[in-house]
Amino acid sequence: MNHTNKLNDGRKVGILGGTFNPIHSGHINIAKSALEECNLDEIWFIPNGCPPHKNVDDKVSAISRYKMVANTIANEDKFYINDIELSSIEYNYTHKTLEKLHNKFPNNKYYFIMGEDSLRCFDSWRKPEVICKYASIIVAIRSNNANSLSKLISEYAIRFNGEFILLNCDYIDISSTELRNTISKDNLYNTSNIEETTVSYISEHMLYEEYDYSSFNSIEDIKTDLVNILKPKRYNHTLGVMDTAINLGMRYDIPLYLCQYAGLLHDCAKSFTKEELISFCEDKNIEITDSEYKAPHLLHCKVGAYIARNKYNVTDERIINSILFHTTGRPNMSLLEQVVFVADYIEPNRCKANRLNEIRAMAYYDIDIATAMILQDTISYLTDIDAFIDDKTNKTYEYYLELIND
Ligand code: DGI
Ligand code: FE
Ligand code: FE
Repeated sequence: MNHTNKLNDGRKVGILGGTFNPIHSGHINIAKSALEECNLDEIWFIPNGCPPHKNVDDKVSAISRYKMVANTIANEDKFYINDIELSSIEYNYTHKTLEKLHNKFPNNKYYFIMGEDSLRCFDSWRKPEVICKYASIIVAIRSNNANSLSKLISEYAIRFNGEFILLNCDYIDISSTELRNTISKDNLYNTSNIEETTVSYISEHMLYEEYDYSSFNSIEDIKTDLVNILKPKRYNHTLGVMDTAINLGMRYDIPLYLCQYAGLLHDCAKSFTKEELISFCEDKNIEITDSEYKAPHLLHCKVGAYIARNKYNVTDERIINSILFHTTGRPNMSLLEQVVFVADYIEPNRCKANRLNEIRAMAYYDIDIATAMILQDTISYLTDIDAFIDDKTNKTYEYYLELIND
């Protein structure tokens, strides 16, 4: 990842700030044009933080916006990300950000990039003369507006003692608001304007979606039911998984109610005996694989998913899948599936497995590594006791091993 560091001093640096909610091809194109047309050495992307006293739409956290930018520019060698605004808990006025950057990297020459709409109200920004002291201004404009803006620019140049550079960009009209609306309404990712890595971040973290879980039985009702069905130890484990899944959900920035339902319901069929699991599946026409015949306890996943859907009215497929794959995992799990898989192993009531503390700490550092560790230990435990190992468990291990070694 390209974070700015002290090697990034003594350069001509374009600064592109914004909420990046989400980052899209308009941002990238402006950055590329500025780089080329203005002969810059680098572009620094500076996502806004989450300032106080401002109506931010905090459905999408600053961390997620920052990560989307970081992922999107990861393979561009002249693009860097800087967290100066993310890590500040005060309102980030541009003049302050530029002053801080100047103090930190005194040998750089900065070019602050703005759109023509911002230029039109530049005189109402805080301390425009200070902005102009620390940076030249690159104004991204629609090409047919060049003439009408040149007068304003000459005026500002004198008034604020600054340098203004016009940059013809006809792609400044892509709107993050429109992209968000498209995503929330149709679940349709306009992939031509959003980079693939951003699309997968958005879908993994379920950003910009409207949630409706009003038809699900309430958490309290489900708890009341489960406390009667499950043995006390199993019920406590269930609550532990629910809370841990919520914690991991906070860490990885996914909707908490999904973690809560999935955690609470993951073992809802755990009271069934092997024979009951098999006859339940036969009765409901749920397919039983050869390995499930060999290790019928694996069926508590399929039966649990069925009960979650049909008894507790939890119809969200993402929750259903995280119940279905909570024991074996599967290659390329969704983040929610991984959260439940890992929470099941590390929840605080668990005490028997090896290196639990290592895996617990790792779960909050890198969930892919934690997933691989859990599978490694599970496979080694099953091998020791000579148990039949489902192909999915092995495939999942291979997948995550390769992923983390990449
Ligand atoms: O239901 P829990 O006990 O909370 O946890 P779980 O659903 O992950 O089940 C854990 C058990 O399942 C544990 O003893 C390991 C075992 N397991 C995981 N993958 C396989 C497996 N057992 C067999 N036979 N084959 C597998 O592939
Ligand atoms: Fe289980
Ligand atoms: Fe469990």
